[in-house]
Order: sequence, then structure tokens, then C-alpha cells
Amino acid sequence: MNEKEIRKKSKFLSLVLRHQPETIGIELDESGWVDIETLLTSMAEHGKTMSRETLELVVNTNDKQRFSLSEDGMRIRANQGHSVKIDLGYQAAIPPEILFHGTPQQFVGAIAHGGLMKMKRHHVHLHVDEKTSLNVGSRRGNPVLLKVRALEMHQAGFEFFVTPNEVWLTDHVPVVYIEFPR
Ligand code: HQG
Repeated sequence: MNEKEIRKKSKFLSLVLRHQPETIGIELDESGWVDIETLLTSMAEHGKTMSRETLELVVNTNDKQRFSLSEDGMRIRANQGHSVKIDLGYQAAIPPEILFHGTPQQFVGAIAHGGLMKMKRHHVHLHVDEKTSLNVGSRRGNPVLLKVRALEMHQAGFEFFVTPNEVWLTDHVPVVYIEFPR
């Protein structure tokens, strides 16, 4: 299987494990998990047949570790990025001093007014490194790198969560904690 095919399968898994499980008639539990047998059977019934080996390949080679298997290997879930209502159960954590957020140029004006908002997702997504953030921002336009004074926010009582693949999540970043490039 080539990279393009793997990416396509990963996108499909993101769709059903984060946004629209109903397209293949499955339900996620309250923490976002689904039984792998159920998932693969339902995919096959909807013309999206995938073997267990392929599923594991997609999970293990994923550039951003988007998915996790349960410890017993029976279940799978997306690590973050859901629009369906679930509770990922991540621990609150103390963020580093600075976290980054990459956004396309066309959103910067709105962010300068309302701060960073979670939009359709459950949280605002922040990263520890500039490169990842710039990649995120470049998906929809010319990327602009915003710096968030995360530790200061934490000290002021804002809650942060960290995912297994080191995406930092928070509810809202008020404008005062954002440094915009000049
Ligand atoms: C922007 C991908 C207007 C925000 C990536 C972003 C990431 C505002 C967009 C992960 C705003 C939402 C998350 C405001 C924020 N006014 N626009 N007040 N506040 N925005 O995709 O952070 O491939 O929901 O800057 O790699 O871009 O899914 O969030 O541009 O890690 O695994 O509104 O998604 O990972 O877009 O991306 P998104 P994001 P996956």
C-alpha cells in the first residue's frame, strides 16, 4: 500500500471516529472508543473493507498519532479532534511557558477580536513546536504563527489538557495572552 492510500484510509477513520460514526452505522462510547470487530464489520458492510493488518498499519504509521488502540487491542479511538460529544478523559496538566497556534492569514483579524475559539472542535488546539503549528496553519492559506502565553494562562486559572501525541487543548485563549507577529 502506498502513502496516498494510507492517507485516504486515515482520513476515512478520522471521519468515522471523530465526526460521523453514523455514516457506517456505528456508535462511539462516551470516551470515543469503538470495538475494532464492530468497526471493521460495519466498514465492510458500507463498501469500505479494511483488514485488521491494514488498520494497524494506518494507526502505527500515522504522522500525528491520530488514533489509539486500547491496551487489550480490542478497541480503537481517535486521540483528539472530535466534533461528536465525547469525554476523552485527559488529565489536566501544566503547560510550557509558550505554546503555538498556526492559523491562516485570513482568520487573524477575527482572532485579534475574539481570541482563539474552538470553533467546531471540542477545544482550541495548541502545539509545542513552531513547525507543526505552521503546518496546521498552512492547510487553508498563508500561515501565521501565534504565540500563546500558556503558563501565564494556567496561573490565571485556565485549564489545559495534553493528549498522548502532545497536542495541548484548552477551551478559549483570550486575546491578551496571544502574541501576534508584527
Ligand atoms: C481558527 C489538525 C476566526 C483557527 C491540525 C483555525 C491540528 C478562528 C480554525 C488540529 C478563531 C479552526 C486543529 C476566531 C480560532 N475567529 N477563526 N476567533 N479562533 N480560529 O481545524 O487548530 O489533521 O478546527 O485558527 O493538524 O486549525 O485533524 O483547528 O484555523 O492539530 O489531526 O479557526 O487539526 O489535526 O480550524 O487544527 P480547526 P486547527 P488533524
